[in-house]
Amino acid sequence: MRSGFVAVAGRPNVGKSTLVNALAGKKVAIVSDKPQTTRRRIFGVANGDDFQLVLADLPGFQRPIDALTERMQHTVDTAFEDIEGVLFVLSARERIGAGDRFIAKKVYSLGVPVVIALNKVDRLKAGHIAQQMQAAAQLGDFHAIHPVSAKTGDGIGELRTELVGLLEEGPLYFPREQATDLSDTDQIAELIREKALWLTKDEVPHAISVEIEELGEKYIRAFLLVETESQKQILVGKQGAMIKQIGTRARPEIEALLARQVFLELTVKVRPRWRRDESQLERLGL
Ligand SMILES: Nc1nc2c(ncn2[C@@H]2O[C@H](COP(=O)(O)OP(=O)(O)OP(=O)(O)O)[C@@H](O)[C@H]2O)c(=O)[nH]1
Ligand SMILES: [Mg+2]
Repeated sequence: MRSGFVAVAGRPNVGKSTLVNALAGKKVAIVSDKPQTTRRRIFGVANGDDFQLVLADLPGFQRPIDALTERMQHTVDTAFEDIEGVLFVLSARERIGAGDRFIAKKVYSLGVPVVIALNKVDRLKAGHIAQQMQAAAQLGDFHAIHPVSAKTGDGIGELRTELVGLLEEGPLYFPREQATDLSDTDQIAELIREKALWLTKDEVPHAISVEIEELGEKYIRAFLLVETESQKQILVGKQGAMIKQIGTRARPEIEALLARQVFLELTVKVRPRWRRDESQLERLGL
């Protein structure tokens, strides 16, 4: 049995969570088109007959601007202990630049193998991919580099095999049927937040947090927290259209997770400055 942990590092929005889901073969982390979707470390587990690869999905590297983003960056900074390697994710669709070099400095100094995933290669021309591979290779002394598409699954099998190759003899860290360390309650909160992220824009996505008030056999009651009255109006929508839409999208996924039908009651609440309030962040598990 080979087992161990690999940390997933990269800029916000490069597709780290999508990639973790693809490697785990199951949706464990939420994904959105807005940066800073992932706020805490989430383990995604890929199981094989003779291996268990535990991927630590992380927030993207960023410059903190408030207590929330400070905590997020702290999560990233402290995630590189007791790992067998780093999966360094880059987007083939963007210029490989200063942000990536900043992260490279950190991950190449850890003394563990760094595997680069050049993600989002779907629908890109071969010449462009080759160019980006070259730029990626210049970031440091990498162990391997894989062009992949987390979206289409292209190159994912090869990448998984590469990462499993970094593992040594070890125990099972999670029961085989468990794909993540998140509780049902936390997964439900994340699924609701995911739907809200896709449907909102500008400042609103960053101001949203979800708190589960009740998780019963039949009823789930959740609060969507925002910081201002105007954000609340946006999230509620005209005659409640937006919040209804969020619920409609989240419920089937929650039902699939719990394997039962549920009533989902969502309420939007204003909690001023929650992102700057340490006790609020603590309460939200951030
Ligand atoms: N075309 C394409 N889009 C992708 C691919 N992988 C991810 N995306 C998109 O990229 C966006 C960001 O994906 P995430 O997985 O949330 O990115 P992340 O790196 O986890 O982002 P943060 O958690 O905010 O740091 C989403 O719109 C995804 O659908 C890919 O292989 N191809
Ligand atoms: Mg993410």
